[in-house]
Amino acid sequence: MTKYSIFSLLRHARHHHEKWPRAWRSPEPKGSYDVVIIGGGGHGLATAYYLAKEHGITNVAVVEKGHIGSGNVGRNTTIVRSNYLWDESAAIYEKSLKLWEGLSQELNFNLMFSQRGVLNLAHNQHDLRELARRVNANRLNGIDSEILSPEQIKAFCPILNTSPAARYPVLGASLQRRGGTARHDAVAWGFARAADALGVDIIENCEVTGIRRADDRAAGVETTKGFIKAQKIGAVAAGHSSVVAAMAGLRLPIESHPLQAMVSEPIKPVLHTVVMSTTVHVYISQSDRGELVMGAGIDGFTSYAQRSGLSTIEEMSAACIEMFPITSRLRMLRQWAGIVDVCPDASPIIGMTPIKGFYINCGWGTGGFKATPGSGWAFAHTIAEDRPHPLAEPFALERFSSGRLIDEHGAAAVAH
Ligand code: FAD
Ligand code: PYC
Repeated sequence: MTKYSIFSLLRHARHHHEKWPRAWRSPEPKGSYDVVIIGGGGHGLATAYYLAKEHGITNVAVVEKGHIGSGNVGRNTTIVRSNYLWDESAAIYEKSLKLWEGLSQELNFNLMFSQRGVLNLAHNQHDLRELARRVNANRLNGIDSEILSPEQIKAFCPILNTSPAARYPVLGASLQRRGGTARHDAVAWGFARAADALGVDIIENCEVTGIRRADDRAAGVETTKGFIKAQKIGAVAAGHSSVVAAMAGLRLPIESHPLQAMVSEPIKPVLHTVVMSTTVHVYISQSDRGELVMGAGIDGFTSYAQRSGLSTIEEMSAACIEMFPITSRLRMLRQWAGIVDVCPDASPIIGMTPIKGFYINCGWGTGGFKATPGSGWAFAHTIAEDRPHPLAEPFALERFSSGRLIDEHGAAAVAH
């Protein structure tokens, strides 16, 4: 530090912070829009962005009850991958991964997308068979995926305990090298700024409290800032999807559970990939700030309270130490929870509803962050064209009456 003292740096930082322009406007809602999106999370903002960019529909409002980034988009553990089992899921998650690969450039916003690879560990014969089946399915779908032996795993991730004497020894793993992480809140900010620049109104601190219907059509939303008329309404309210759907008289096959995560104090770089274990149960990566980011399975009860608990810290820490013994003296810094909407088959619901002009995109459960761009892409098309995008079609609500479920509990890789 030669030219600038720490004081001058701080003074400049403060000055620049004060002079930062807003990244998006803060408009009052207009009386009427072509499309109102309920929920300013990643999926809602991506939907609005692609409506404007791909379909030229710019008279759009995103109505968010809190602030942008306050929901799960800013609470997740940032893992991105596309190694799902069934063709329908592989198609939409892989579309999403391809969009991630160009998204920082497209939005002109550094999303810190880092393709550092995602390892899914096998600790028993059943895990190994499940992973082998999924790797084969992925490769048939053109998705990069490979099986590693314990020796290859050790070479790839040296701090992982691969001793055969471990309580749950590592017998193998799948690796998706194109998987990785992205900075979650930057994703919300990037989509918000880009949607705003195309004319979308982002209305924060505005809760939707009711959905007005005219006969069999949705007519608009009641909000804490008054009634907003809408030709079309897209509900993208992760965590509260059933609550919002119920406002339109719709019952969804969804349960809402807390999902907890935590970060450690920052340490030097020790983990350059993402490691997930469903058996020992924890998923871990290291953030660019140096914190180890780790997450749990869903809480075993339904709740809308975003509270975290001591027993979950204990479980995550025990799993972390089992897999990475060098972390045994690491201190934890922060813990939090988000509410995830879980469908019986661990797959999302995207599409039309029996109410004309009312569309839903929900049920991404523990795994929707990775799907943010792909989901917004397919949902925007569905709303604009008033027919499901081929990527969205298999995920229609009707699958719960037709029985064409898409069971992705294995690939979800988080205990539900
Ligand atoms: P949100 O950001 O939750 O957006 C929904 C928005 O709707 C919220 O901002 C909310 O305030 C708003 N809203 C709700 N009701 C109303 C209303 N009445 N009026 C107006 N607005 C309303 N996925 C992965 O792929 N990888 C991961 O590593 C991963 N880790 C996770 C870890 C944790 C701890 C959690 C909680 C989730 C994780 N997920 C992960 C899941 C992922 O975060 C979610 O599936 C995804 O973020 C949901 O989509 P969203 O971003 O639109 O949700
Ligand atoms: O879907 O990869 C995932 C995931 C990791 C942590 C939570 N969800």
